[in-house]
Amino acid sequence: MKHITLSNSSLKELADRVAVPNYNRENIKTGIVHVGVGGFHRAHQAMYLDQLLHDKANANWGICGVALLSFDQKIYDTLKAQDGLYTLVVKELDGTLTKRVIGSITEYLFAPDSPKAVIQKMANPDVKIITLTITEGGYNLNEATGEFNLENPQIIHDSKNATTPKTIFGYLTQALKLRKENNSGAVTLLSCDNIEGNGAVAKKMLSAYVRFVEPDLLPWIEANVSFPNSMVDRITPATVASDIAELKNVSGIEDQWPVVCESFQQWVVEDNFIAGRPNLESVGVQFVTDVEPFEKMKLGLLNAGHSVIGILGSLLGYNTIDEAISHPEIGTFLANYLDNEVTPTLHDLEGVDLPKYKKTLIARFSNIYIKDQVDRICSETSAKIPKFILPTVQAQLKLNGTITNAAFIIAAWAIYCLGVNEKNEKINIKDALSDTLFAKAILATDNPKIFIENEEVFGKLSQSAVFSEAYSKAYQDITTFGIEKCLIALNSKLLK
Ligand code: CS2
Repeated sequence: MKHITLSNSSLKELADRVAVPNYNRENIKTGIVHVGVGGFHRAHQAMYLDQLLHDKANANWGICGVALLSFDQKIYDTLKAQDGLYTLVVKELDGTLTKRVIGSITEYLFAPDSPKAVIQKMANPDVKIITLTITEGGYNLNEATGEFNLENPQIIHDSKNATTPKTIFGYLTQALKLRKENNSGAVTLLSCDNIEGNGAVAKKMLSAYVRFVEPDLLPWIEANVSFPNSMVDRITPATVASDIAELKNVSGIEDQWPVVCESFQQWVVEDNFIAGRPNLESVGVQFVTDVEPFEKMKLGLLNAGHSVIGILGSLLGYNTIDEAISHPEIGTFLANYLDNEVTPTLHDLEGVDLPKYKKTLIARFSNIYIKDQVDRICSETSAKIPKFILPTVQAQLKLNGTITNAAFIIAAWAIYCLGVNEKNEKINIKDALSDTLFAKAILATDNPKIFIENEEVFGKLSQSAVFSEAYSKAYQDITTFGIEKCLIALNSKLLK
C-alpha cells in the first residue's frame, strides 16, 4: 500500500482509507484559542469541535492551538508539519480501532518564539472562548495556603516582563488588557483540567495575579470574562511508537503523532459563556447548572482510582493500568476504596446511576487494548493527590467515615518516592517536586509522618490524628510485609 503523509494536500487521497474532515478548512475562522495541545485535548475537545465543524453554521469555531512551554517544541513542530492534522485512533472495548483525521486545529502558535502573536490572538475580537488544559499543577495554587503562589520564580519573571511572559497568567493578563484597550469584547475562559471547581479556581488564580500586576484591570475582568466549571473525561494514554507504526502499516498513513484513546467520552459544562458558544449539545456535550457534583464524582472515582492503581501497580512492578488492576487484590482494594471511602462523599448526582458508573469505570480501567501507562498515571502525583484524593479524605474525616485505604495509598506513595519498587527495580519518577519528595521520603524511613507534614502537598492534613495514625500504621505494615500481603489483610478485613 502506498504511504501517504498526512497534510492538507493529502486529505482527498486519504479519504478512501480513513474518515477525514468533510469541511473546507480554509473557510474556518478561529473562535477558540486553546492552551495545551496535548493528547487529551486532541482526543477530547478538538474531536468534539471537529464534529461540529462538519455543519457549515459552525464555521466560526475553529481552534488556534497554543504551545506554551519550550518542552512543547516537538509536538508543535510535528503538528505544524501536518497542517495541524492528526489521526485519532479510538480503541473500542473489543479491540477494534476506529480511525479518523481531526481537522479542527486550524492554527497553531509556539509561545516561546512568538509571545506577541499569542497575546494578539487571545485578544482577537473573533475569539470568544479561551480554553485550557494546563494540568493540575499549572494553576500555581499553594496547597499550604490555598492561595496563588506569588513566590514562583516564573510568576516573578512574568511580573517583570509583561510582554514576554512564560506562564498562562502572564499571557492572559496581557491578552485581557489588550481586549479591554481595543474594545474586543467579552470572552469566556474555560478550564478543562481535572480540578474541582476548575472554573472557579481559574478565576481565583488569575484574579490574584492580576491584582498583583494590573489591579486596574480587575473590574473589567469581573464584567467581561466568564469562567464556567467543566468536567472532562476520556482516557488517553501517551502515544507510543507502535501506534505510529500500526497506522503506517495497516492504513498507509504517515502521521508522526496520532492520538490513541478509549471510546468513552464525556464533557459536562456549566452554561456560562459570556461571549456565546457553539452548539456543543449537538455533538453530545452535557450542559448543567452545577458541574461540581459531576466533577467530584469523576475526580474522586476515576482520577483517584487511576492513582490508586498506578501507585500500587508501580510498587509491584506493573507497567500498564490494565495489568495492575487485573491483580485481584488491587482490584478489590480499589473497589473497597471507591465504595466505602469515596461514594459516601458524593451527593446531588441527579440522573447518574452511580453503581453503573463505577462498573463502567472498572471496565474502562481493565480494557486490555488501551495499555495506559503506569508511568503516565504516576507522573506529577504531587499535583494530583491534592485534587484527586485529599478532598475525599477531608470529607470522610468530617463525616467520621473510614479513611483506611486512602491512608494506605498515601503511605504507598511515600514509599514509591524512594524510587525503587518491590522487585528492586528503579522507578522512573516524573514530578515537578521530585527532589523534595525524595528528601522527605528518605527522612520518612525513620519517621513516616515527616512525609505528610509537607504542606506543599498535604496542607494541614498531618494535624489530623486519625489520618496520621492510619497512615503511619500503613507505612510500617508496607515496609514490614510488602504491598501484596497488606492488601490481602486489608481486603479480607472488609469482607468480614
Ligand atoms: C489520569 C487522567 O492523569 C491522570 O492521572 O487520571 O489523565 C485521566 O486519564 C483523564 O482525566 C481521563 O479523563
